[in-house]
Amino acid sequence: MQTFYSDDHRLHHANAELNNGQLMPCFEKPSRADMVLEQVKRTGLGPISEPQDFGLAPIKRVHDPKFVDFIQQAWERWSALGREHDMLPLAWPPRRMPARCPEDIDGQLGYYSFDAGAPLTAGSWQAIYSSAQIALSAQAHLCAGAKSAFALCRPPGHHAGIDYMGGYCYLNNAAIAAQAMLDQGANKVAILDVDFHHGNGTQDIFYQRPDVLFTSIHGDPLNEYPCFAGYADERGEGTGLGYNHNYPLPAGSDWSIWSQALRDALRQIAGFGADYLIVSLGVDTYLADPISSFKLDSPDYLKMGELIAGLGLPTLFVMEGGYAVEEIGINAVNVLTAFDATV
Ligand code: OKP
Ligand code: ZN
Repeated sequence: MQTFYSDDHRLHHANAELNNGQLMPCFEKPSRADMVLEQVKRTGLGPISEPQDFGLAPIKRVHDPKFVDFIQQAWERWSALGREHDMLPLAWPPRRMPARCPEDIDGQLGYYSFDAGAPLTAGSWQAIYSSAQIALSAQAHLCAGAKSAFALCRPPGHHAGIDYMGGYCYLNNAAIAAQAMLDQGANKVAILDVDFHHGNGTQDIFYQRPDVLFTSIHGDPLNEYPCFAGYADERGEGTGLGYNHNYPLPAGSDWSIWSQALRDALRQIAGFGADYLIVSLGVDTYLADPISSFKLDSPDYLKMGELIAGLGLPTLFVMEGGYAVEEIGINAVNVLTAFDATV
């Protein structure tokens, strides 16, 4: 399996995030991608390529162009005010507020975010842009006939919606790749999100569409981030009704429980008739993950790869979360090697 990767991710390294009421060092840090890349090399998964540049057009096919322009220009506007610390929003529109987009940078930061979990720094845009180009490059490789491809994206993307960032995510790499597949002739794309957290952004982007099936297995939003989406009764809207499947699971879920949800999701995908599969590959389902509560163990990721391969679909793996840095490479690459060994 070919991996797509860029060192640009290192340009994105924020100082702190709020966790349990305390400012602490960001869990989403450069060593995460470094560890995955090391494991790709160690296991000889396959060649490693730099991304090509497909520009902003494919990004703006799924994101509001004004939102994309905002992220691109945000740091310049911020630093022009003499500010040197990470950009973080402080105000969001609650229910019943008119929620017009303001002019002020702080107001716009809140307008284009859903939480304070996506800090912007001087180098963030370059990392965010390259992460999306990695997804697009892996997508191009897949659509040229490969059976699989690995987009080693960082920052991750699945919490980013049409016009908002949050939860360490800015641009939705998986959604951008899915739309590019459709724009290049695919009729249907299925997305399987195995990250511990619900892929609320991906759901948002495709909620009203029947051409992208979204399935997500995650911690129950009653108790887990992102708190406000991910329930089983969110099934899509309008012509998209029936093309969104959420599998919220209780804290402590291990492979025996988790894999039942996977089997059901795979059945939905098999019945959908997709041309391609995109896996939002988060490995924060791991038992030692510092911010999550599932109990998957490293060998379980081999079984995951094998079961996914059983679909027989050309598959794009897009890196999402995983914060147990020591094991992130082993777990992610376990999925990929088992997939390759099965197809
Ligand atoms: C991003 B991805 C922890 C709060 C959660 C944000 C988590 C974002 C996860 N106390 N903070 O889905 O892995
Ligand atoms: Zn996650």
